[in-house]
Amino acid sequence: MFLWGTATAAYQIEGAAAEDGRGVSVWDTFSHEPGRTRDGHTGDVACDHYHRWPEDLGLMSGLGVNAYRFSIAWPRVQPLGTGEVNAKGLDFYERLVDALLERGIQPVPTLFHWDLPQALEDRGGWLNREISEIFAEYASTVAERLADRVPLWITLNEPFVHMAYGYAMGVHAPGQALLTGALPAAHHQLLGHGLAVRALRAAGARQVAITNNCTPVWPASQEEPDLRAAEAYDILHNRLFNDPVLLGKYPDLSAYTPALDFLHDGDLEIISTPIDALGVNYYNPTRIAAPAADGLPFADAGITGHPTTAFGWPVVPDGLRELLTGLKTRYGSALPPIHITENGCSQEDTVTEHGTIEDEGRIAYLEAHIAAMRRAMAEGVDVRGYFVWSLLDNFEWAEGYHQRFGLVHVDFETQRRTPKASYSWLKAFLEGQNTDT
Ligand code: IFM
Repeated sequence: MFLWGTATAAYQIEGAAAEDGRGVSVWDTFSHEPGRTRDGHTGDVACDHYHRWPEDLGLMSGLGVNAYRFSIAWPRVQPLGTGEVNAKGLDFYERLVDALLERGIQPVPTLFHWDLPQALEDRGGWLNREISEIFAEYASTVAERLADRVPLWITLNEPFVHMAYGYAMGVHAPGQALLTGALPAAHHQLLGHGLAVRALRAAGARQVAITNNCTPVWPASQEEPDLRAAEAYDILHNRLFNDPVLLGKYPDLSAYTPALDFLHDGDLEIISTPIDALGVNYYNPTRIAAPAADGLPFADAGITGHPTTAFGWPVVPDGLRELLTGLKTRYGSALPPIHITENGCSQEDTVTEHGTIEDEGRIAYLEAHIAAMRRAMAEGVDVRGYFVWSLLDNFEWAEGYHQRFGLVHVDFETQRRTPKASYSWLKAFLEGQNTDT
């Protein structure tokens, strides 16, 4: 069965930050620090999904999706990240999973979508190798409760973005700006992934995946310096996270680090523990030029000539086809089936005087990207699912509530949910689908 779903993440929708024993996450800390997020927005309340989840499940049933990708808040399950388990936290996710299954919607939980328990950050976060083992213990705790009912698990969401924004540039939690000093945070996330795959399987998990955010990299020209820079960026953004998982080795990282001091014997074997699927999040390609000065070995040259989202991201649907066929060319038989675990766009949605949201741009975006995915499938790429980011407008990290990605509009003053035109479009589209394709 092809999975057609929507995707969300715990910190972006749940709210109830201090309720029922939930511990503090790095995003609670970060978003409460002055100047970290636009207008000082926090996820304290977000979409209040922790209380309104039955309504949100109703919206999904109405939409006709057969899958839902959400994330589990580690600090809700283990307030200090390790040791004592918060029964109310685990109960919440169990209720959610059971209610999804009752409605014929497959639950696809992600175990880590950036909300590390603050107590673990205080021990060095993902820069500390021990966190990898601790993550696997948490994975095991959750799976022991839910593995009998969950068809597909995702270990990590976008370890590249978490490393780059959270540890290299400091624009996401935990707010560290270590530049290439952030590389251990990549390795320890990947090690945590591999250990978690083993822990999940030991607890009876059926299928396990990792979600990587991937981008086709376009050199700004065919000149040698631009080609070299594009290759360096491709290594950092894509291959650093796909090669060890799929091939059991790191790409050449010499442009970023003289030595892989963080790599221990046996790590790559753990990281490349076979997975059942690769989750791919696609938003846009990246155009790269040679760096103007010393520092990183590339420069973002920007993409012109394409429409842009409210975020300013270029809309290039065929980039999804290019990405998927490129993965197949690069990894061949080592590439497992793919799920598009996120794809969508932010728009400046406005509510009309009739109370409707006519987000035609989002409809065009989704239609074109689904068509591009299908072209890749026709070219032989094994894609098994497509998840729209996102079900609801939500807390968009450093942008706060300013970027709206939802199929459903959320009024953050009243928490009123209003399905947008794109919701009706997707509903009609799904009604016309054979779920096997
Ligand atoms: O909102 C994020 C999500 O948490 C991870 N992938 C990209 C989305 C849009 O920026």
